[in-house]
Amino acid sequence: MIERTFVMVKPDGVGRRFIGEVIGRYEAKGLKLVGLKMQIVSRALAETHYAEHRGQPFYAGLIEFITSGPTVQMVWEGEDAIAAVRKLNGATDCREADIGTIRGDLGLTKQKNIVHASDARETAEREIALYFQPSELWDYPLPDAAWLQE
Ligand code: 3AN
Repeated sequence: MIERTFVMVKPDGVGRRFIGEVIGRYEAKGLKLVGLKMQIVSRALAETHYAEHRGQPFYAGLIEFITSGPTVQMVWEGEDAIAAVRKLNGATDCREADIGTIRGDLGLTKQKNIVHASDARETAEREIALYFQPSELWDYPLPDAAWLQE
C-alpha cells in the first residue's frame, strides 16, 4: 500500500554532510520526496516528538542532542514506505545495524545514529503533522510510478 513516512536527518547527519547521502538512498530505493525543510528543532517540539521516551535514562541527552544543531525534515512516499525506510536506516544502534544500511555504514553509536524515521502508520501521521503543514506536502506525478507499486 502506498503510504507516507516522516524522516529527520539529525544534527550529526547534517554535521557530517550526510544529507545528500540519506536522500540518495531513499531516492535510489524508489521512494518519492513529498516534503522537505531544515530547522533547529526547539526544545518544546523535541519534547513533544519524543514524549514516549520521557523518563528513560537517555531522554535528557536525546533532547539535548536533537536540539543541538540544524536538522532536516522530510516526508517520503511509496509502497510500504514506513518499513522500507526503517530497513534502509538499519537498527537503532549503529553498532548492531547491518552493513548496507545508513546506520550500519555511516555511524558508530546509538544516540548519534544519523536519522530518525517513523515506526508505524499512527506515528508517521503524528510526526508528519508535528513538522509539516498540509500545504507543505506536494502531490506530483513521477513517470516511473507504475514500476514502484504492487
Ligand atoms: P528509532 O529512532 O530507531 O525508532 P527509538 O525510537 O527507540 O529508535 O529511539 C529514539 C531515539 O532515541 C533513537 N533514534 C536514539 O537516538 C535515541 N536512543 C534510543 N535508545 C537510546 C539509548 N539507549 N541510548 C542513547 N540514545 C538512545
